[in-house]
Amino acid sequence: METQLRALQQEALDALEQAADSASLEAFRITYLGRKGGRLTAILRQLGSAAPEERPRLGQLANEIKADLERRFDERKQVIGGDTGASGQQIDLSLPGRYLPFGSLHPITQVMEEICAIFEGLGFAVAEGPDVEADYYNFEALNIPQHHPARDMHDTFYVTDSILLRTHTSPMQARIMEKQDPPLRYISPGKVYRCDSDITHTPMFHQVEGFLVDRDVSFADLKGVLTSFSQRMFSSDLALRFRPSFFPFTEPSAEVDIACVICSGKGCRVCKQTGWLEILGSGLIDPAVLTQVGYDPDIYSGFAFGMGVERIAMLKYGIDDIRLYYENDLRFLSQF
Ligand code: 2NM
Repeated sequence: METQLRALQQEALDALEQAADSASLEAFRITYLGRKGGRLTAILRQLGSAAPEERPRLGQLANEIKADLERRFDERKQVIGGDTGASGQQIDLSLPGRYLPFGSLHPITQVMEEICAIFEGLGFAVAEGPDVEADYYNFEALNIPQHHPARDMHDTFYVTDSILLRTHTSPMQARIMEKQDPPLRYISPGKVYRCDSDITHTPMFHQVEGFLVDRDVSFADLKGVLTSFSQRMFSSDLALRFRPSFFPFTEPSAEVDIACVICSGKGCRVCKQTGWLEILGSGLIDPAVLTQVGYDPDIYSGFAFGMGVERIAMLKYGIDDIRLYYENDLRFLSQF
């Protein structure tokens, strides 16, 4: 039996030498090392018929040969490369997997969602409207009639005489007020379009506009809501100031400045030494707008506001060029 084992060992070593690809290597494994019907297993089965005093020595020898063949088999497998893929290419299944990079939401989408989440927390509902709008909702319903000078400020892309790409998201608010009665609290996020392009303007950008209409709404309500929003967006002890301004759809109107996020109000290049940064426009909804949508301005009043998402995101993340948002450079985008 020992002779048999030694002969099998030699034969197996020769066969292993010959195995040149993973198929013949697998054939070798089945022939010599296979648990069922393998040649080494077959010899071991005969161990019972050997003389009892010989059995331990023969058993040990058989195990040594088996371990030796298995080790050499593994070595050979490493050299040959082992498994092959569908194309017949050799693949090493023991290598760690390659991770596919995960995508992430665009910084503008992230900031827009954050703005919406804050207003939802303050009781506002979210309503999105069409990018291609009727002139009526974009201008007429918001107290900007034909030939009104404010139309020039908007650099509108016209589709036809009466259809355009919305220049702000407030047309959605006119649509809501036209269909529903107060009390109402809504914000409208989305893309807006203006024929304007330079370091601080892109022809498409994002806005979140909002409004609230109820009985007895005052400027104090506007200040409370916009202060809560700004402090949640930037920092809880943030200083704000409300500066008189003009919008055709609000009266009175105010722009909201926050203490410069870079220098905390001391004065720097970003705030042009003023210590303040403008973040949104707002005001009490003009009675002419309320009348236009069918509300009685003697019963109802409201406030409205609007902000540019790109600008808020620039201030929040210290981004100094609006064009970075739309170059799709992964070195920029993957930082968010
Ligand atoms: C702004 C500034 C001030 C505004 C007005 C309305 C509506 F439809 F309710 F009248 N929505 N948004 C508004 C007011 C927007 O953006 C700078």
